[in-house]
Amino acid sequence: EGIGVQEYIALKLKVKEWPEPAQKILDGKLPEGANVYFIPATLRPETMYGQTCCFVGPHLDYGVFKVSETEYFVCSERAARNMSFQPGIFPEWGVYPQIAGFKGKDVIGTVVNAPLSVHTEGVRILPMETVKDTKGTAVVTCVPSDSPDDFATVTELAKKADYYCIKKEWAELEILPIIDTPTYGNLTAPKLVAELKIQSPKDTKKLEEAKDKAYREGFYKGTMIYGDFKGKPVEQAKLLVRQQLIDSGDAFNYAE
Ligand code: A2H
Repeated sequence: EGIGVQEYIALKLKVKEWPEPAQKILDGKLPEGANVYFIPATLRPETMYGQTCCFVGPHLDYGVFKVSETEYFVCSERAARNMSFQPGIFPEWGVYPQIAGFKGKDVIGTVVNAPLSVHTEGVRILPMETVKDTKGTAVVTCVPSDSPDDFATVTELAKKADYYCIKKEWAELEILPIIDTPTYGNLTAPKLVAELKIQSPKDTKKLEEAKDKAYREGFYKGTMIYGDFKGKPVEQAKLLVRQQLIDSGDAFNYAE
């Protein structure tokens, strides 16, 4: 997308429980005691308190890549390749060993632990049709309070749970107010989705507008109302939460 570098933070969401199709695919491929992580790329680390699920594209291809004897990452092959040419992620420059592969739909329902999320019991991997495999890691963590795309998708998933082959309650975790803004209050994304009358994740044009408004308002005028940096402007909290996640080993820098 244009010139310049996108500086993401990649978060490590540790798998707690695989659904049956994924178990079959992974059978015998992982050593005893190995930890597998979904690694969403985000530009909004300060919102991670409000993660309610994590999205994959159901028709996209994913790999499980070996990072060390005990750590494996789930992401697109494209992202693994990029990571292998960035310091401190894979041990050997340009090498990203893949031990298994699957479609996003094979891992729907996986329970993962989302760092900083108030939902400490874990969140589910759910489908999002608009995830692109040409940016980030093709894994997107869901923060419906502050991302209009995320809010539109969880609303759709809850409405048509049977169609998406999920349990309704997986898409209905409580939405946490994290950031207060002068124009949209403390649930910016739901407010904008209602205001612009966005009906579904397919309203791409209106969602683009909502995303733009939410991002600018949140970043330049938002104040944290939750977490360790409560009371601070978002512009400052973003850097502080990012550093905290990196220091705790729950995230790392990823650029493309
Ligand atoms: B953001 P940019 Cl709270 N396909 O994270 C679709 N969307 C993707 C993606 C992919 N492959 N990879 C990352 N993203 C999303 C949080 C968030 C995000 C909030 C508010 C806005 C927002 C929680 N989801 O993004 O095109 C990720 O969602 C709006 C800009 O590289 C990531 O940050 O600029 C953002 O898009 C990266 O978008």
